[in-house]
Amino acid sequence: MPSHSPRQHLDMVIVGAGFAGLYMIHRARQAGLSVMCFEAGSGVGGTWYWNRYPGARVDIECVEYSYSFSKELEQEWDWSERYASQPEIERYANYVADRFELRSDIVHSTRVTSTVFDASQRHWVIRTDQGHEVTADFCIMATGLISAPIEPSFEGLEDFTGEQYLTSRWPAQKPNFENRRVAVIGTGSSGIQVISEVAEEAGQLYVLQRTPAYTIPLQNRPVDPEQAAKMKAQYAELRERQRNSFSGFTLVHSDLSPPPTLSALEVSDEARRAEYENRWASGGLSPYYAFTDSLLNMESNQTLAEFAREKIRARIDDPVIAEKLCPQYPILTRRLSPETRYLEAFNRSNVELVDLLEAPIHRFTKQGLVVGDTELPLDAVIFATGFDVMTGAMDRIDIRGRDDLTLKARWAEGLTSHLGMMTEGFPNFFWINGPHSPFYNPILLAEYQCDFICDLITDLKADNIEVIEPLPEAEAQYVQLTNDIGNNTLYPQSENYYMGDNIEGKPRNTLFWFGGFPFYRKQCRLARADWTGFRVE
Ligand code: N01
Repeated sequence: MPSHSPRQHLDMVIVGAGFAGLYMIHRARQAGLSVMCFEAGSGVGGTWYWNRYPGARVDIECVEYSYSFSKELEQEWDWSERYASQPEIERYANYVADRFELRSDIVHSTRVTSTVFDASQRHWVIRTDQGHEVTADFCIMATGLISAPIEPSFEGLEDFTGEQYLTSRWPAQKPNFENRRVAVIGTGSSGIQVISEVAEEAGQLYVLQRTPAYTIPLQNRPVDPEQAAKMKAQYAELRERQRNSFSGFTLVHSDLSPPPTLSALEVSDEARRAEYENRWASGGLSPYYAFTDSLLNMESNQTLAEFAREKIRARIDDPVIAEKLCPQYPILTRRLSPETRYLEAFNRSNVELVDLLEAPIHRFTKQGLVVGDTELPLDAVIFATGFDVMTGAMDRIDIRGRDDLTLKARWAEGLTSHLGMMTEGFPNFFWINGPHSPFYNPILLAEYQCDFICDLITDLKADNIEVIEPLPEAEAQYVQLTNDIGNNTLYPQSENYYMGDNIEGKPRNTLFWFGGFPFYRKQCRLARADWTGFRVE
């Protein structure tokens, strides 16, 4: 426990000790700020603390999905696999917490319940479920973009006597599925990873699929020490390339190099096919960089979608099952799911695909689940049913700005932000990796946004300014630009969580900045150049 006493006043309170929160502690201390971080989990790592389900693994190469702020850290840490599994990434988060002595400012197993702006004192009052009440000049939400799980809500679930698991709240004690009848509900990236593992262990596995996902082999492999040494010698160049790239990953261990320069429709059928074959052989998220217009032009998109469907069909023995696994929406408008042995699971005799489009889930019973008219007898169910993305984590905290306005009420009418980090009426309040932030490598984005916020605070202090918030006009411009960019893409053409479609009643909005990181960085630079977009006191 930290030495801070209740009702202590701090320069900054941070909510969340995931990768963003950890770096913010480090960076704020460098800026000379006193800081306290509240974390609901008993350990650090955020996403990589909670999502400890079998098969959980990153799909951006670790040399790129890692902190860039410390050259020493880059040289000290060795990744064992091209794409590390959850335990290794959690170890990395713990190593960073120890290496930079961050733990003394983290209060664990403590959930922030409310944070309220006191206009007369010009500070935030932060309260927790453990009875803390502290005040702070600045309040930073490092609560994660995909961190608020959707609680399973199915008729009869309270009667079900079998075991229940949520991928994003997996227990520390490993469940045993050997010889047991298990159902997985949900076939997004989490479902796909957990299914691939549990298929090899369970006696009988039912995969309950509503919307199939486009998949691609991850092509994971152990890190070759010689290649790792070479990479470490070139880290500075790699980071520069990442920062100048659209999405913050550069396919570093492949011969393919972003950015693409051609439309999928500008090349011959053979050349296009060869490009897609290369991408599939390279694996991971490499199709995002195939052509300039895969996410902008439906005809281009369909060339990639059809190729991906062919790849799915080729790996499934039963053509009827293969068709059920083939998505029909525009590819990449829902997250592409890199996988290892996922599709082969459906060739196993102990795995059954239950297509919920043919017959929906009716209800749980004491000993199973009724789908259509059929009862599936179950010992356990695994929910991989997704998250209230971007806004969910903050919506679950009572956040009140000026005039008692809650952030939830503000966003109920439509999403608004300035630079994907702040909003008018909530002074000295910032979020990292949150609504309207770029679709970008989240660790590097956290570094950029934390640096931006700390530099801004340093400038404010130098000018004796106590309070800052965006002006409505500046915010409206950023929102307009974000929406215009989003509407110019194919994302609105399918139902997906990027648009808020997976949550009933959530207003349909472009939740992410889809304009790429360099263009986002330019907006941030312009906004800070002369303060004209901000109200300061
Ligand atoms: O969540 P999801 P996720 N009945 O929302 C289904 C990151 N991530 O946790 O689409 C039946 O994608 C739902 O069906 P539908 C990554 O960014 C990364 O899997 O609503 N089904 C869908 O199939 C990813 O995109 C990694 O028709 C129901 C699934 O549940 C993000 O996290 C690994 C249902 C939810 O899929 C979220 O992925 C894991 C219902 N009532 C996650 N409700 C890697 O780095 C929901 N579903 C590899």
